[in-house]
Amino acid sequence: MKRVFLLLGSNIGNKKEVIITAIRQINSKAGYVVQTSALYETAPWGIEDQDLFLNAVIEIETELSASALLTTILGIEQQLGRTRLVPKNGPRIIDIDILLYADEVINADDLIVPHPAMAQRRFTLVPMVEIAKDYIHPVLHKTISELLEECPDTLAAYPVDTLQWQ
Ligand code: PH2
Ligand code: MG
Ligand code: MG
Repeated sequence: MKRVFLLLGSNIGNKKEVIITAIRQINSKAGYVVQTSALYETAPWGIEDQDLFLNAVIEIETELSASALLTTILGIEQQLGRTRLVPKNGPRIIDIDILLYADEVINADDLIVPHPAMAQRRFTLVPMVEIAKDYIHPVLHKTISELLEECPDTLAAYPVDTLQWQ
């Protein structure tokens, strides 16, 4: 069983419903959901002229390999209506990213883990601190709390709702 952290994000449509549906699908197809952060409203990073995001970080336990997990997650994104016809960092119905896969370091063509941008983004670190503040990043060798303290990003990330998915 591998301990894995995933980031969920949505900024189109019924953001909360789609994140809850995604978590249910993850729990049935990808691995057991053991922890979820609150839902955070976050300012858009990258392209600022788009709707606010809802983001959450969840912890799962999975038997899937990292590449099988990625395939499963991409299938769930597609089933929820994700299309990739928008610019990089543009609006999306659902985005599910692998942040950490146990303490493994993966540099494949289609998957880089730990997620290369996680230490630069408050919309990832703020929810993750809520559920795993002492988890040590396997490349940077710092805790998630330390990464947030040192994070240069200043974009807003506030909890707005609980995540009741069960
Ligand atoms: N995802 C992006 C680009 N910008 N901004 C916020 N606030 N939340 C996101 O999940 C997000 C983003 C690319 O995946
Ligand atoms: Mg993303
Ligand atoms: Mg993604």
